Amino acid sequence: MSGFLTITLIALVFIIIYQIAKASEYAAILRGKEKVERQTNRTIAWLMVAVFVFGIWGIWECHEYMMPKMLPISASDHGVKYDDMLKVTLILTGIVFFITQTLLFWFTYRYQASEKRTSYYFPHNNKLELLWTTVPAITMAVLVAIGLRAWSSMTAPAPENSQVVEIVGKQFNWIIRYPGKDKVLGKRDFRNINDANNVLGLDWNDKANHDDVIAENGEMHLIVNKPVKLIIGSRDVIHDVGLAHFRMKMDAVPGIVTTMWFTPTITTAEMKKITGNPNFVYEISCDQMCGKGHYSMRGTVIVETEVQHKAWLMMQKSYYATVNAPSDAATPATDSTAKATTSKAITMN
Ligand SMILES: [Cu+2]
Repeated sequence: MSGFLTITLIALVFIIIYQIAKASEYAAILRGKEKVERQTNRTIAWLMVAVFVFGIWGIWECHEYMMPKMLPISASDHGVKYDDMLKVTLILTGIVFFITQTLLFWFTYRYQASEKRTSYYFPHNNKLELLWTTVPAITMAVLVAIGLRAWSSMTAPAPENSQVVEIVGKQFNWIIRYPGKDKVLGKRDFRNINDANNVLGLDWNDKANHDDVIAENGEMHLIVNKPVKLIIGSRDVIHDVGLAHFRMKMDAVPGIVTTMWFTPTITTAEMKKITGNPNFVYEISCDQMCGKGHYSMRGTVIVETEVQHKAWLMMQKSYYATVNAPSDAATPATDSTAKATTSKAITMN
């Protein structure tokens, strides 16, 4: 029934359009073709002005609505540089856009078809060609130079005093590892990976691993105003560590270690006040489609003071101690257990 109604409605719309077209044809014959054409031209010219005004208003509204969602407050020093570059680019291109579009729509209105005017033949002008080639070229070169400067500072080696945190993606969550008192992350080998007691495949023969702390809930604790170097990896497919508030992202590739560094500048507590949102958390998103549970790969970042961070780290039990707790495992993860774990992991595969 609804199908029949839809077809009838479409047919009716066609009949109405056809009748209107016929009526205008008859009106043209009665009033004179030229008069009707002049009126149509004027209507189209005014409609073009309306399109321009509504278009500019629409762009402004979209900007107001989308910018806070797409570009949350920047909470890293790199983020401020990114935002400045974006602002400069948007202002420059915005000015050019506004001038060219205003001229385009003004010309369609001002020079609508008229029998009193003949068109002016203007095929070429060397000065104009030179002007609109060199000015954009110089502007683009300056923008690229600013971008390259920022890029080289962001991709430069992390400062010596950086906090080091490892983040490893897997289908479908993030595993985060912190070095213990020795400030060194121990070696790991994918052949040691075992979901039961060695999620990152840590090599227990390497003593540096014994005090490392692992957070499997995807919570990353960072120190405010201290550079952090992220050591990024993946256990299975390609993921991507996306940190929108810090304007950073980097692929997590199986078999390859990638890194990135930045300095968080606003603590989570301060951000709660700035945003007026008591539940605010910095998010880690996976920015690479990695499987059916991709949407659920949400982690969080807690930015805190150095004192708070030390206190938090003191409370954490090392992963080595956790997996070797008497109640959890009958046998300690000695060298032989590591070997057994290795063979188990291989058998599982
Ligand atoms: Cu993903």
